[in-house]
Amino acid sequence: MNKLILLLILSIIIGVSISFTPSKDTLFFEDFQDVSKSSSKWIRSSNKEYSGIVEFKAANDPVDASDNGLVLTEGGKRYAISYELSKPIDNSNKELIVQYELQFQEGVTCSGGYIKLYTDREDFNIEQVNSNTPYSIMFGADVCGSNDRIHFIVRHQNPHTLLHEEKLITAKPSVRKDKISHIYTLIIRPDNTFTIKVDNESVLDGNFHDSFTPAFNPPKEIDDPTDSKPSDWVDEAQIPEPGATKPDDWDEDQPKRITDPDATKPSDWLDNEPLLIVDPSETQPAEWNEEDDGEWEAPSIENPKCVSGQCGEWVAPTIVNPLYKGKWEAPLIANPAYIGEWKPKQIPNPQYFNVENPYIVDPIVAVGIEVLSNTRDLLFDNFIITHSQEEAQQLLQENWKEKHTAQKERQAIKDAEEAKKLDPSNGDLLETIKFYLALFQTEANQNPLLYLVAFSSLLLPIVFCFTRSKKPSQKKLKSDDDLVDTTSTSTTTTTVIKESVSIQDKPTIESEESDDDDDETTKKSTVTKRTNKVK
Ligand SMILES: [Ca+2]
Repeated sequence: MNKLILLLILSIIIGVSISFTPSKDTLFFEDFQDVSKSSSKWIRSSNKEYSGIVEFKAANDPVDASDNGLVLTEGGKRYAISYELSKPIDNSNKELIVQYELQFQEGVTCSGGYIKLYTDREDFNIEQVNSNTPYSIMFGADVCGSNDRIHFIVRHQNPHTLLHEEKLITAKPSVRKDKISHIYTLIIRPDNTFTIKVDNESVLDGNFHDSFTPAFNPPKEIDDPTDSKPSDWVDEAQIPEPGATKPDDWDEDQPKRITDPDATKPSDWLDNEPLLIVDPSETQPAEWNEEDDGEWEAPSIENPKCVSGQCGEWVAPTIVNPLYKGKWEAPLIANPAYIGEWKPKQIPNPQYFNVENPYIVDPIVAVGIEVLSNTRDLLFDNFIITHSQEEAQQLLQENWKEKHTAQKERQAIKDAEEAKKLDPSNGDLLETIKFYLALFQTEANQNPLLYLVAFSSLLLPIVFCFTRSKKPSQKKLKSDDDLVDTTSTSTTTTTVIKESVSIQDKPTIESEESDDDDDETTKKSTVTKRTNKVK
């Protein structure tokens, strides 16, 4: 009974729902819940360079086993897989929001976790996508070793050369490199501003006119390449004073320091006493064997007669030489011939152009992942491209927020367990109870109803035990349900989180009884059923 109530509590705390439904205005949405549809729409490049196997399946350690994502299953492989839109996206005069979820399930060493929005061109071929396929926007996480950044790159056509140039944001927002899922959002506005968010928090607010390198618009004027500094140009602001001579009393040979002429040897200085002496209290140990250990020498100690160090040869201290002046140099004066720093003449930039609205990107025809990943099992999910911030926010709240919260709680439990393993003094029952009480309190403060549920969960078992007290099986039942166990609480809690969904789907007691191995087997078989490899 206790366990069931706890399951209900945790289901309320971390109960996950995948409920977002796109509107008719949604430009692109993909949550991978319809695996057969995803398998037919996401097309892998036939280019042999991209050999990594993509699968549509649940996370390795899912909060909700029915929540599928796109998984790059192998480390050390390149991937190119794309989804062609039914209608190209034009962001003129409208906000454009691009958002997706990314989870480095097995951590990250060197992996691209970004997406590309490919440009609508006649020669676009989804089956031949490669690293040179023109894109309008590249956005998202990129990590390699200690270097990481959230990319936002726009490919922009130079109206003079008609060539496309990559414009990168100058700032380098950081990637979340832990193993839980994070959601990346890009908002592009018609006033030429943009915002990048991670987990619904802004990490960069910028402007298309001054936040990119190189800039969208070149400078109006440039240095005249034919101009050069005249030979008689004087750019020395100061010169040695002409006619100045070294004063007669300036002695360049004086040393920086001299022996202090006033110093005298203290009267109690002991010239013949060494600073260290052989320790008279030490004697050769009885077990010392001169044949094996060599001749025994007593250790040295500080000479007790030299407490203030006044032993041995006396040397007078040195002081700064008051007569020292160093090498004489003529004083500097302002140069009467100084003209100033030379700069080349400015001329109109023949390549100048002015793009008033660089926020307008080339129409987008497909969404793609074209990356190298050295770590396996990168999971992408919940893609959306829309003109509505509200819609992207709704997806975030309905499909990602609760999952992320549950993952954070799991991580906190794992971290606490790890900390406990490292520190044996933390292994007592009292600390474990305190930890879970604190965890519960944090949740209950956000949802006071939990206090009532928790109170009921404590009261009901007492009533249950009281009413069943005479039945012979009662003792064993209590023992099995004893969840406050220093060695198994975290495992139990984790299992419960996994099971919370299946219990919602199928409210039987059977799932409670499975141990970890059984649970793992169940999970694997579920995944296998849902898996659909794209080769
Ligand atoms: Ca999903």
